[in-house]
Amino acid sequence: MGTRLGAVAAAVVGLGCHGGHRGDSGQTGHGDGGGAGEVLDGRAGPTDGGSFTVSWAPSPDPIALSEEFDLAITVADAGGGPPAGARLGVDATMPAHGHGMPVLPTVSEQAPGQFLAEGLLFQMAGGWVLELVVETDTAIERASFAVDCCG
Ligand SMILES: [Cu+2]
Repeated sequence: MGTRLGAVAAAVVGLGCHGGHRGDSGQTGHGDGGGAGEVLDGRAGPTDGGSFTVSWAPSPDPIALSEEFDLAITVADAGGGPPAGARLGVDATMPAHGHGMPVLPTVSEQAPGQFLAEGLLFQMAGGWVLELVVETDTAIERASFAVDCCG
C-alpha cells in the first residue's frame, strides 16, 4: 500500500507542475528590471539588475547526462572587478517539467569573484535553466541561462 500511495503522489506532483506556479502577479515590472526571468543564452551575461556580469564554464565540458559536473563561475561588478563581499547561489531547473536537480551543489569562493560550484547533475535530457544568484550587502540579483542537456 505504501508504495502504491507513493506512486500516486508522484503522479500528482507531475500534473501539478503543468500549469506552473510562478505567482508573479503584482510583482512583475514591465520594461526593464522585471524579475520574472529573462533567460540568457551562452555562458556569460548581466544579472537582472544590471549590477554584475557573470560567466560560467562546466567541467567536464560538454556536460554529460546523469553525470556530476562542476561549474567555474566568475562574478564581476560594473568596473570589471570582483564585487566586495559577494556570495553566490547556484541552482538549475527544468521549467517545462517543474523540477530541479536531484542533488544540491556546494559553492565555494576560490578567489575574489571566482567561485566553484561542485556536484551538479542533470538527470534528464532537455531544456535546463541554470540560475546564478549574486548577493552582496546591498543587492541580490540573478542571471538565468538556458542550458541544453546534453549536447
Ligand atoms: Cu525534466
